[in-house]
Amino acid sequence: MSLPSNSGTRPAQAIESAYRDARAVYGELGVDVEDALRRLAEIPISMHCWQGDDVGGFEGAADEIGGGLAVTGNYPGKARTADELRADLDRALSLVPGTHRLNLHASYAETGGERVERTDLAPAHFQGWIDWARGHGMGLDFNPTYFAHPQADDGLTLSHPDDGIRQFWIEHGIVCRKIGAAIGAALGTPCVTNIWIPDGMKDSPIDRKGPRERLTAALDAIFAEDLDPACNLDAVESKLFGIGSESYVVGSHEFYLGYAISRRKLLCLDAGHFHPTEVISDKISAVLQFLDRLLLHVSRGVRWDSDHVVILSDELRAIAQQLVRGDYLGRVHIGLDFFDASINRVAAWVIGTRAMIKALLLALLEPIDLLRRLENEGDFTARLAMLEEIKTLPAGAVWDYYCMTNDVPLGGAWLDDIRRYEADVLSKRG
Ligand code: RNT
Ligand code: ZN
Repeated sequence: MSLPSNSGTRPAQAIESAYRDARAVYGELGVDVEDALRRLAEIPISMHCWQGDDVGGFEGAADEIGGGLAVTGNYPGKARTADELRADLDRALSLVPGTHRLNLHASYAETGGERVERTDLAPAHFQGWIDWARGHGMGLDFNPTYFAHPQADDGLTLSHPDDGIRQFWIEHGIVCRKIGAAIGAALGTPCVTNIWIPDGMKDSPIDRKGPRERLTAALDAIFAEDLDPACNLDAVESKLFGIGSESYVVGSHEFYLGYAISRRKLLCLDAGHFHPTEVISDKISAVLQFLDRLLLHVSRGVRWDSDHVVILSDELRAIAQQLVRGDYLGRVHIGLDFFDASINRVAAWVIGTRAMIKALLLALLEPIDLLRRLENEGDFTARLAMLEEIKTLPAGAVWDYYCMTNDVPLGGAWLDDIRRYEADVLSKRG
């Protein structure tokens, strides 16, 4: 195998030799490391476009994103155009091993400076993104944008009591599904089109039923047309609360779980959309008893914020373990969802995406047969002991080797690359 040059300061031979040692250690536990790396290479992570510009989009009209979303920080260098955003994505992708996907929002349409209403969006407005994705051999996922718009100023969209406003947002959902299907057809891989709406109330509503009835009917209207699942897959995303919707969220977890099961849609579980001690890792095997497929918004909640940059936390590891142990990788679409404007935005993408891939690698390196046997034998002492012991197995050597053979920088070397990009490109943006 040809050895890439950018392996940081350590010679490639040292990385290879550490990898061989690690393979032997895992081999003794019955883990086939080569097979784990082959499987890892096949898992796409859908990187969210909105980390690159603080969920701004290109419509230029709204001052605030609204919808109970908030991006804090003012780190310089945010992308202002689609070309800048794509350049930043290119840079982030060059520092992440594997081939991934991009998750787009409708507000990132390219309309050539013309104001196009959200109900009039069409696949042509995403041609730049489709061409870019094709050039990278990547798939795209999509989201209608139900915030940062005057028709969403009341904090209600698909559940709004006003027929006209509701209809506006229904039409937005309909055109977005068509865009999703066109994207999927163009790229030959299904586009997951995910609906999240901000609808809710700051204080306790009298009527919790009416908005949910209206939302059910509105979703049914959006989904009325059957689309080829080879091109478009529909997902619905729940939330517990947002800023300004602290007391009531129309699209709660129970609402969308019921909706997704009864309408055979994908459910989207966002890691930051539950009570602080409630985790989505435990929900995966529960909801997949009744759903065909699942979308994850891998995020990190911290107190009021549901969207901190993803790190290799216990919960991230638990999510990946569930996907691997349950053999769910073919049924679960992994998307990222965070936005942090207080650090270098390109680095945020790299940190979060590398963390997700590392968590999957760790899960693929688990001695699952051994752990299962201990559990089946009722030897919970040994199960706990082993779970602790495997935490310090040489996974880092496997990760380094994976990065090196994917021609991406190891360890902190990727940060040098980001620093150069910041000096050469980001710092020059006004
Ligand atoms: C909001 C949801 C949603 C958004 C994106 C921008 O709470 O998590 O997924 O983050 O659509
Ligand atoms: Zn989300």
